[in-house]
Amino acid sequence: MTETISAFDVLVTSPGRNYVIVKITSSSGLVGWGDATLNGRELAVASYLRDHIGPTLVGRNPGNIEDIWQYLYRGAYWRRGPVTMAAIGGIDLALWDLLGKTLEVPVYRLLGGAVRSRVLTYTHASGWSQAELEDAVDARRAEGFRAVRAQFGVPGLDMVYGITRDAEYEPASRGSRPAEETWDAGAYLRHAPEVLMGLREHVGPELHLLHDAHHRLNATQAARLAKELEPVDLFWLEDLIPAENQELLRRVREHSTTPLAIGEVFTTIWDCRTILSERLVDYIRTAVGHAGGISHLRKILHYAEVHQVDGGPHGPSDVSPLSMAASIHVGLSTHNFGIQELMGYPKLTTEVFQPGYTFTDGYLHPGEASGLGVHVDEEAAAAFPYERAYLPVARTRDGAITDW
Ligand code: KDG
Ligand code: MG
Repeated sequence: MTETISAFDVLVTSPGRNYVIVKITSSSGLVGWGDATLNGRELAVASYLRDHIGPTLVGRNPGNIEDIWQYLYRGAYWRRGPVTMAAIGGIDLALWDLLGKTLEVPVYRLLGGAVRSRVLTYTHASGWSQAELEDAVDARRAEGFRAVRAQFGVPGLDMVYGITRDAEYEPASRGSRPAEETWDAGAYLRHAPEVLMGLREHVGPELHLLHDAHHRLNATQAARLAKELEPVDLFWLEDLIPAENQELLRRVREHSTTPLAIGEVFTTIWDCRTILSERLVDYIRTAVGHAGGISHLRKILHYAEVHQVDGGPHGPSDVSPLSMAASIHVGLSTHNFGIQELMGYPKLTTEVFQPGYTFTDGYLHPGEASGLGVHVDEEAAAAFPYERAYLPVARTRDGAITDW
C-alpha cells in the first residue's frame, strides 16, 4: 500500500536560541524532521506552515518530494521570499529525512552517493583586539579546524556585529526590539587590512582565513577592500555589498582577485542567476533550509557547477542541527561543494537535537544513520518555549540605518 502523510506538526523551541521544526508523520508511523528556522522571524514561518500549507499535505504520498516542492512553490500565487522558502525548505528536509528512514539509507545515498570522503568546514573566531583575535583563532585551530572566519573590533566603535567578549556568542539577542550599533565604513576600511595581514603573519600560510563584511560596504569600498586584502590570501571575502545589487560585484571583480562569497540571504536559484552566470563570486552561500531545502539547493549548486562556482552554505547557530546535517549530506554528494560553515550551537541545543554527524580533523561527515541522522527530543523541545529575539540593527554616525 502506498504511504501517505498522516500528520503534519510544527514545533517552536528555544534551547539557547529559537528554532522552528517541521514534523511529518507517515501512515507507517515513521517521522521525518525538517528545519524551518528564520532568524528573528520564526513565528511568521511557523504560521505559514501551520495555518496555510501544512494542512494541504495530509494524505499525499511523502515520497513524491519533487512534486510536493513544485506544488508548494509553483502552485502558490505568492512565490519566493524568505518566509515562503524557509517553510518549503523545512518540509523538503522532513520529506528527505522520511524517505531515508523508509528506505533505511542515509540521505547522501539518495542524492547519488558520496563524491568525497569528508566535507571541509570552517568556524568563527573573533576578538576585539589583534591579540584577542589571534588567541581566538589559535583556540579554534587547536580544536582541529583548518579554516576560520576572523572578525575583529574597529577603533572608535563600541560594538561590531560578530564580536563578543562572552564565552558563548549568539548573534540574536533576546528582548522586545533589536539592539542598535553604530557603523563607520571608513574606520573599518582603515583598520581591516592591518588586522588581517597581522593575523596571516601570526598563523602562517596554511590555515584558511575567511572574513565577513555583512553587506555593509558600497561597490567602491568593496573593491578597495578586496584589492588591499590580496596579500592576506583569504579563502573568501564574504558579503561585501548588499545582495540585491548583484551587478555591482562586477566592479569588485575588475579590481581584485580575492575570492568572493555571497548568498546567505538568497532564497531561490533566480536570486543567484546573475552572480552565477557571470561568475561574479567564487562561492555561493545559500543555506539548505532558507533556500527551499535539499531539492532546491541541489539545483542552485548544479547551476553553479556549470559556471565553476563552489558551494559554501551558511551555517550559523540559527541554522539548526537538522539543516546542518542536511547540508553535510549535500556536501558529501555534490561535486562542486567547497566548504560548510559550522559556527557551533549554544550548549542547550543538544538537549533537543542529537545530531549523528561528526567533526574530525577539520572535516564533517553526516554519518550512516537512516535519513538526516538527527534525533529530535520532543519533550525537551516543549520545555524551551519561544523567546522573542532579534539580530541587531546598525546606524551610521548621522543616525541613518545601514544595510545588513
Ligand atoms: O541569521 C543570520 C546570522 O546568523 C548571520 O549574520 C551570520 O553572517 C553570518 C554568517 O556568515 O554566519
Ligand atoms: Mg555571513
